[in-house]
Amino acid sequence: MAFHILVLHGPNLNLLGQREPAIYGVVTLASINQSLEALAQELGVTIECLQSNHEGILVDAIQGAMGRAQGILINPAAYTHTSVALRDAIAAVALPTVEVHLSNIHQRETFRHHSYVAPVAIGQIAGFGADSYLLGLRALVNYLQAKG
Ligand code: CA2
Repeated sequence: MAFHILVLHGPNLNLLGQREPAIYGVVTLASINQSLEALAQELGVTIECLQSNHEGILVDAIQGAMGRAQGILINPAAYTHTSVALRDAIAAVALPTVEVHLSNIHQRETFRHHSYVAPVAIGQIAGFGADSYLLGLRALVNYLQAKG
């Protein structure tokens, strides 16, 4: 079976490449999604990408992945550090989830060190810019293939 992966981008990531390049780089979200599409083809999986600034829309997307996707790749952005709702949704659907961050959240302000999502994710990749997403997709597909 060809795996289908839901890719979620949290709040403000639509601004990527347009604001704060020193922290988040110059790559746009559209270009990250294109790179993910290319890698997905190479790995023989399909992806669908969604960005939202709204917690409930992300929760709906996670619930909607049940029965349609085999895994979730998510950059929860600021909701990483605040959202019990996202964590509960990920735990509820029980789909293997990889958490990614552009920046190394553990090197930044203390409030960014804690992730509500990390305990319900199979792993976290942070600090590699746009490559965090590509590494995350590879890790998730490897995990799904090993699981069978
Ligand atoms: O490093 C990451 O990927 C983050 O998830 C990005 C979040 C931040 O709250 C997390 O602590 C770490 C912020 C995303 C905001 O993205 C922007 C992009 C360009 C300009 C302004 C914000």
